[in-house]
Amino acid sequence: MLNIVIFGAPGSGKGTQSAKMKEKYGLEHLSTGEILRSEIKADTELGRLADSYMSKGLLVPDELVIDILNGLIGRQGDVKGFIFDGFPRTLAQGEALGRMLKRHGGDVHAVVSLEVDEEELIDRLLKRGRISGRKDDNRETVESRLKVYRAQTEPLKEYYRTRGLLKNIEGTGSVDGIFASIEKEIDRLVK
Ligand code: B4P
Repeated sequence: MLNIVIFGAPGSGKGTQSAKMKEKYGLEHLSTGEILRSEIKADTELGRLADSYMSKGLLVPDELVIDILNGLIGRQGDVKGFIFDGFPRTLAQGEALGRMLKRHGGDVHAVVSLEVDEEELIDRLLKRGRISGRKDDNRETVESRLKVYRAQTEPLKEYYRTRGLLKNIEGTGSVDGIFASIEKEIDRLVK
């Protein structure tokens, strides 16, 4: 099994690059953001709870997200591996991911971190907000998401760096150019 975490600030292109990785390597794509948005759309109890955090640019509580992921990993049959997109976002989630994979005889093999400066992130998200109407892509929520990223998510980089798993990728430029840099890292793991 090959398990890749795609990591980065909001708007860094995690979803965009995950789609390309899924196509090339045949891995299962698990995006916690997408899962939560589909719960909101279906107006489930979980969705309503998630929305109360996401609309303010806050993280959904760890227990909820960890439970969802645990269930999903457990239900997958014979898969080549996973792309974890937007998970983990806290140290507690990072530790939980390690435990979950271990239970299934796996591990995290690489953490691809997309590096994009803040001005560009804000630009991309506001642009997406205008096109897609995504509720959390407005200036106030974007600023809060970036603050939360710096405080709660960025420390995970150190966690993975000390484990030798962090691959920093320049996340500005063409989508294909960025993917070429990601391929260089992942091809090494599949050979
Ligand atoms: P996510 O859905 O993960 O949203 P994101 O971080 O904003 O998106 P991403 O980085 O994937 O950006 P994308 O490729 O789309 O999370 C949303 C919310 O859900 C969080 O704020 C949180 O509240 C909650 N949540 C999710 N996971 C959680 C967890 N584990 N724990 C707790 N809460 C959780 O790209 C962004 C835009 O840039 C797009 O419009 C794209 O077209 C554009 N773009 C991409 N690459 C580009 C490039 N190279 N050049 C120019 N534009 C580019």
